[in-house]
Amino acid sequence: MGKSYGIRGRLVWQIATVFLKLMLISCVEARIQSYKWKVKYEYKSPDCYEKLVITINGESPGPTIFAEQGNTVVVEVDNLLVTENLAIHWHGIRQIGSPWSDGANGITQCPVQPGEKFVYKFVVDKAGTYIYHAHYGLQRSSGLYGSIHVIPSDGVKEPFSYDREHTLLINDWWHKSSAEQTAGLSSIPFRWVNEPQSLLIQGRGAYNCSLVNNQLNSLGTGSICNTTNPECSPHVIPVVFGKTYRLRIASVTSLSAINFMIEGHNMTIVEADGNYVEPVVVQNLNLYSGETYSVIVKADNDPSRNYWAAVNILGRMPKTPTGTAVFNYYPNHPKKPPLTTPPNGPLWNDTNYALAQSQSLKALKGFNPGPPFSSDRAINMFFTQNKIEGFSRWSINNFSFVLPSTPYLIALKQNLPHTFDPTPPPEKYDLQNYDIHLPPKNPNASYSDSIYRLDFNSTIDIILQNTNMLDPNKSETHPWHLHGHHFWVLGHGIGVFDPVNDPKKYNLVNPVVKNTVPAFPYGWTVIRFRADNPGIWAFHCHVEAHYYLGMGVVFEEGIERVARLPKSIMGCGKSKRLARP
Ligand SMILES: *[C@@H]1O[C@H](CO)[C@@H](O)[C@H](O)[C@H]1NC(C)=O
Ligand SMILES: *[C@@H]1O[C@H](CO)[C@@H](O)[C@H](O)[C@H]1NC(C)=O
Ligand SMILES: *[C@@H]1O[C@H](CO)[C@@H](O)[C@H](O)[C@H]1NC(C)=O
Ligand SMILES: *[C@@H]1O[C@H](CO)[C@@H](O)[C@H](O)[C@H]1NC(C)=O
Ligand SMILES: *[C@@H]1O[C@H](CO)[C@@H](O)[C@H](O)[C@H]1NC(C)=O
Ligand SMILES: *[C@@H]1O[C@H](CO)[C@@H](O)[C@H](O)[C@H]1NC(C)=O
Ligand SMILES: *[C@@H]1O[C@H](CO)[C@@H](O)[C@H](O)[C@H]1NC(C)=O
Ligand SMILES: *[C@@H]1O[C@H](CO)[C@@H](O)[C@H](O)[C@H]1NC(C)=O
Ligand SMILES: [Cu+2]
Repeated sequence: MGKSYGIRGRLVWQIATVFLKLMLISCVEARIQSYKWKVKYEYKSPDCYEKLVITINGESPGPTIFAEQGNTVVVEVDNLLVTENLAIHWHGIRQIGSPWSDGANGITQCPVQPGEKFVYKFVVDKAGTYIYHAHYGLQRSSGLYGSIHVIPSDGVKEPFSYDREHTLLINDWWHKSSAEQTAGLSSIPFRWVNEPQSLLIQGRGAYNCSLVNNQLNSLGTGSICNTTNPECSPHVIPVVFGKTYRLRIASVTSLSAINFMIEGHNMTIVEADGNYVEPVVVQNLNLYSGETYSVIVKADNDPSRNYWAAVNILGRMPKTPTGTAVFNYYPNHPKKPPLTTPPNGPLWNDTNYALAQSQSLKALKGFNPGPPFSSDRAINMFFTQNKIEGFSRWSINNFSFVLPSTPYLIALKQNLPHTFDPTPPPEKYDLQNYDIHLPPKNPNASYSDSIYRLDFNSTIDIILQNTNMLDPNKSETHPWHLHGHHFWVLGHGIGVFDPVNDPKKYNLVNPVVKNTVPAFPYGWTVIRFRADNPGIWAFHCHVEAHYYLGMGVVFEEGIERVARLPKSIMGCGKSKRLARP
């Protein structure tokens, strides 16, 4: 090609080509956000009590992923946990075209083994506030979690304004390791995880060290719990009088529902799970595990002092002290705690209040396409607490979910036979002979690894029905999270869902769009989504122990449209052979 141009022409051509290539590379690189993460156990004291914590590059919470809508995020994870597998889920990211990067162990990938590296690569197609966290056993409760912030593309304005933003990840915290918790849940007699020792805001809490003051730390040089440890000094939210702040708040709790408030300040909810909502002014924000919100707060109170930001447990009888951070007005000292008592929040068992806040959320006009007016298929999911051969379990329509040894995505795409039960799970439950207000008459259920197969692009309704637990007069709130989708929340109610009258009350005009939604005690929740994202998607209770005990299901949609799978997700169960180079 160069010959006819002569030496000089060739040189010019070569320089031009190099220049063009450089431009192309920098262009492409701007659209890729790359991270390299080392995941390991380290001794940390997030609430002043020293224990082993899973860190990413030395931190818990892990690094925040910052990206612009449309960017590709690439995360190379190095599993240095030595004795534990690993999988990381990108919660709220739909994984369109990359279902193998969803990070759901046993569903979309084999776990990443100790000493192995794994690359997650996905497009963040929607601006908003998201999170990531471990999706293997109970590892989330060991501290493997962080934030994902996706800003709108250049030139796209958000429907609210603010001067600065702050991130608040909320978590509940136990002193027992996730290994101990997991073993307890799979034991006879059953050993429940119980209420958390602390609540953490942005990885910081404050345990009452005088409860354990005679135990030594891992070095043997001091107390295992030390309130002067800088790792547990309270998180500070710095503000300047007169400025407006966006707080990106997310709950990664393992168990607790959370109520968040800032002493002396109201908040305006503007975003939920990555979707804009009609502004709602609240004094208290309820967050169920797996939910993310943006609220707008104006620093307009007396700036001569600091204020408490406080988190309290909702929905379960609280046995954990209020978690706090300092809402710090400039120029007061950031560590100067307010002289007031941290606020307690609303009554933990006020279901009507909690329900009302969930019902107050509506999609912001002009930003979310509304739902189809009817669905092609309605799946009832009736969840119960059960016993199977003496083990405590949770079930959906009398089946308690267990993970197969071969992940569904690989089994279905590669046509690997006999890896899971192909019988479709039930879609109804005999409610005529069941009183949801009483413990089950027969506590037995069965294990199952069967899945729901959805017609591609069909519209699906899920009717979640909550019931009484094994103990009398007890029903809890369960936050349900769907992978691969954002869904419309058509309605919530208390009591048994009425298939004739309740659908007439569905909000088909401006239902909030979410990826996690609570089902309230003795209540029902209906969601609708379009099965238009080829892949295999988990739908489960986001209480980590409940999912571990079987409270989940799996959907297949458009498997034939899924592109060739990367070999890196294979290597377990019947996919061992396929992983060989
Ligand atoms: C911490 O625990 C000790 C011992 O039980 C108790 O006397 C004290 O009041 C507790 N402190 C706080 C702040 O709760
Ligand atoms: C607590 O930690 C501080 C340093 O942060 C140290 O000086 C002190 O001796 C420790 N106290 C105990 C009881 O371990
Ligand atoms: C918060 O809003 C309530 C009404 O919704 C109002 O009564 C109260 O004064 C407001 N508080 C502040 C600090 O603005
Ligand atoms: C809520 O719990 C409190 C105890 O924390 C109890 O006194 C009260 O009766 C409960 N209210 C309802 C409506 O169950
Ligand atoms: C439940 O299962 C246990 C065995 O785990 C059995 O002994 C019991 O009879 C079953 N109960 C009913 C009502 O079927
Ligand atoms: C649930 O499953 C158990 C165990 O197979 C069975 O004994 C029980 O009858 C089932 N209950 C219903 C309502 O189908
Ligand atoms: C899915 O269905 C919608 C509504 O019927 C239609 O507009 C869209 O083109 C369909 N998408 C595919 C990929 O078939
Ligand atoms: C459950 O609540 C009902 C009334 O709501 C009451 O009659 C009954 O005694 C309670 N049962 C227990 C075991 O607390
Ligand atoms: Cu649950």
